[in-house]
Amino acid sequence: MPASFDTLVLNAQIATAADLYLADIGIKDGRITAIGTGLGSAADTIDARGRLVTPGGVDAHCHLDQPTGDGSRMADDFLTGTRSAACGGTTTVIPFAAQFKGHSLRAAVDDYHRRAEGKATIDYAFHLIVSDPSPLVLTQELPQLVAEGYTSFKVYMTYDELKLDDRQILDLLSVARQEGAMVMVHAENADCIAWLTEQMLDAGLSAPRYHAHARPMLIEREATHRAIALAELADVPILVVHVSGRDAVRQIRHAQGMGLKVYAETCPQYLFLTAESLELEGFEGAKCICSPPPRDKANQEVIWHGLDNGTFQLLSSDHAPFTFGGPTGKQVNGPNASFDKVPNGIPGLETRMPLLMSHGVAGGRIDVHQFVALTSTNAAKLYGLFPRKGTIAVGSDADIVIWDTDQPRTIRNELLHHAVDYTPYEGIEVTAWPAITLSRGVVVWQDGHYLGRAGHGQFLRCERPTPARMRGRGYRGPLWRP
Ligand code: DUC
Ligand code: ZN
Ligand code: ZN
Repeated sequence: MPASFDTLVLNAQIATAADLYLADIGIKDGRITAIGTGLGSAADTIDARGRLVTPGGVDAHCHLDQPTGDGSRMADDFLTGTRSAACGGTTTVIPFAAQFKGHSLRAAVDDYHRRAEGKATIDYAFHLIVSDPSPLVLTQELPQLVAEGYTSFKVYMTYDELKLDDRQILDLLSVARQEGAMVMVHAENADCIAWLTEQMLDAGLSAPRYHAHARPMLIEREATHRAIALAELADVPILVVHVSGRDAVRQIRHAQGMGLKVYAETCPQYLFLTAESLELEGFEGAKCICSPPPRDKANQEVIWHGLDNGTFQLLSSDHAPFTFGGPTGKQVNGPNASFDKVPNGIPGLETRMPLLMSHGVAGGRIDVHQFVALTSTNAAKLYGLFPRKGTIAVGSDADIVIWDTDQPRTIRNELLHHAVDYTPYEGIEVTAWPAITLSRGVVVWQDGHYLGRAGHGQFLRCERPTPARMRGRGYRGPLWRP
C-alpha cells in the first residue's frame, strides 16, 4: 500500500498565531494534508520530539539583486539571499521590483523575474516600487499588474532617485483605493535630510556617525504624519515601513486610535542597534548605515513595546545587502566617503527570526503567538498570501520551522549564508535557531546544513488583501470626493 504522506512531522508542538498544541503534521505534494495523531504511513518521518514548530517566516521587506544607480551592487542575489533566509527559518520573501524614473513599471517586473528565475531556493512574491507615476503607470500598468498578482507597492518620500511629492503620492493612493492594493510608505522628509546634510558637510562632519544626525526622529515623525494625512484624505489604508522610534510610533498610535487603517512594520535594527553602532572606529560605522537610522536604548524599548501592544503588525528584515569591503559595497565611493555617499542598508534575512525568538519570546517580551503573527501570519494576510502561507493548517503549503530553543550560540558572520562580509549583529547571543526548515515539504536546512536547491522557489501571485483590511476610514470632515 502506498504511503499516505510524503513526510510526517511527528510530535510537533505546533504554534500558530492563535493556537499551541501537540500533533503530527502530514505532508503530501508540498502541502499540509492532515494534522492529528495516528495519521498513517509516510515515505519519510521527522521526529520533532516535542519541539516548538512554527510556520515558516514571511519576510515581507527585503532587497535582493535590486539594481542601483550609483555604481554599488547588492551582494545577495536570489540564490544567496533566499539561501540565507531559509537557514534562518524564512520560507517566503517579498523583495521589490523597482521602477527607474522614465522607465516602465512592467519592464522592472520583467527584469526582476529574470533575476529570480532558476535561482530562488524558497518561494517569493514581488512588491513594486513606483518612482515615476506617469499617466501610463497610473491608468494602465498598475491596474494590470495588481490584477496579475502584484498587489502592493512602495512609495518613497526621500531618496532623490525615488521620492515622490505629495500630489504624486495622492495619485498612487487613489489608484490603490480603486484597485484594492496596499501602499507601503518610506516616511522621511527629503528636504529636511538634504538641508541637514549640507549643513553638516559644510561643517566638515562627514563620518558615518553623522548619517544618524542628518535623519533625526522628527523628520520621520513629520513624514509619517503627512503620509497618514494623505492616506486619510484618499480614504485608503497604508502601511508605514521600517519604523524606528518613538516619534513615528506616536503618530501611528494616534491614527490607529482614530480608527484609521494604518499598519506598521519595524525591523531588528531598531531593537538591537543604536546610533552608537555608527560610531565604530574609522569607516566601520558604515556597516550600520541604514535609513531610518537606529536610535537609542530608550527608543528600542518603545519599539519592543509596540510589538507587544499591537502597534506593529510586521517585523521584517529590510535586508539590503552591501559588502563592507570591495569596490561595489559600502565603499563604492572610497574608504573615506562622506556619509551621504554610502549605500544605505544592512543584511538581516537570516538573523530576523532567531533574534526575535530569542530576545522576544524567550526574553519574555512577546508570546509565541505574537512571534508567529509578526514574522509570518500578518505579512501573509496583509499581502494576500494567506492561508497558503503564514500558518500551519490543512491546505497550507508545508512551510515549517522546527526550533532548537536550548542551544545558546553567538551570531558570527562566518556562520551565516548570505554573500555579505559582515553582520551588524556580530557577537549578539541567541538561544534559539531553526533546527529544520521545510519549504513546501522539502528540507532546506537541517542541523547546520543548507540542503536547498536553486530553482526550488516558486513565484507567488498575491491576492488583493482581504476587504476588511482594506476598508478605509477616511477623512470625516466636509470634503468633496471624486
Ligand atoms: N533603507 C531603505 O529605505 N531601503 C533599503 C535600505 C535602507 O536602509
Ligand atoms: Zn525604505
Ligand atoms: Zn527597504
